[in-house]
Amino acid sequence: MRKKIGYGVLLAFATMAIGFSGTAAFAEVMAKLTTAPNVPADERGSGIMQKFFGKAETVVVNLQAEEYVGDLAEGVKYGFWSFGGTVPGPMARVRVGDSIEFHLSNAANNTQPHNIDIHAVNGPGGGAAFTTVEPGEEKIFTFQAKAPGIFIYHCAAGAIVDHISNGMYGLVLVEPEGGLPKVDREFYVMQSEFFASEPEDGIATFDIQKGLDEHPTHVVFNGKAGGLLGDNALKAKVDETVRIYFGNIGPNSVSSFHIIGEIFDEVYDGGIGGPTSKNIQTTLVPSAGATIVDFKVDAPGTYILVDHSIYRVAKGAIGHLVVEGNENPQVIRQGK
Ligand SMILES: [Cu+2]
Repeated sequence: MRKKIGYGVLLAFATMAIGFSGTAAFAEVMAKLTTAPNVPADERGSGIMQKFFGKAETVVVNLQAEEYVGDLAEGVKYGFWSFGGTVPGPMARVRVGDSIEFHLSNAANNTQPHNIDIHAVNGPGGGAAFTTVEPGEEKIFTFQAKAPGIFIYHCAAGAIVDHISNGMYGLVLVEPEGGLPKVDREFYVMQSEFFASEPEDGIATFDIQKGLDEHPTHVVFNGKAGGLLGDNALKAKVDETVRIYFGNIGPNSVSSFHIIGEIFDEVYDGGIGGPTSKNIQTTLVPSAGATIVDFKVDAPGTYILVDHSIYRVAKGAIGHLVVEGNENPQVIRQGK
């Protein structure tokens, strides 16, 4: 008897869930964008939950091109061009099969036309042809997220090089069906080079000759020297699993991404859905490419993110992951 009631309740719940998911499948949802190093939460679930809540949706993404003066390094003001007023721009999380309704606006007080090329797009220009916007304008285009992956987006307006070099890029995650394996913490880190001129009126700008020479003045994580140091350091606890979505815009150099004191348990260098590499010390991330690294932290202390093309550390390519918790002498200790 008790069993019958149980099944009845289960059936009622299943009916409700199917009804709800039927609505959700056609729902239009606003993308929740995050500023680096934060990653949008996975709200679609996995397993049985994703069967009901993980269906394809229309996801609306709103981004605005914003030009502003900010800190590139201590004592160095720079004239950035950006998506959303930060470098890198905000991160979005969608799922394979979703239809992305993308709105790009250009702040009225900007000086340049801008657009967006999203590497998750199948189609000429990655959306750039549909989105070139003058200051004060907004344009919309729609694309289907066909392939899972961690993808770069960037501005491709004008000569392109100045728009990329000034900070117009970010990452979008297209999750596979069923989502990615769960981890305890996720972070968004992006490496970029800057070619800063001598400051005029206290503000440095893009020096094209330094770009042509491939001589960056700064190589930084998350938009500025010290972007992942001090109060900006990443944080985790002993025994937690950590995932970093790591993008490299270049615009010229390949990154030799490494964390001093860690081995990446898994690197999604075959893309999402392809084979992953295991137990990797340093992974190459091409210009305008991105990867995902997963690892478990075993011992407390400060782990150091670098581009192991090591002279770049002096130009700013260094960050900290601070891990708190109990010592783990079996894994590491001083002496015997
Ligand atoms: Cu632009």
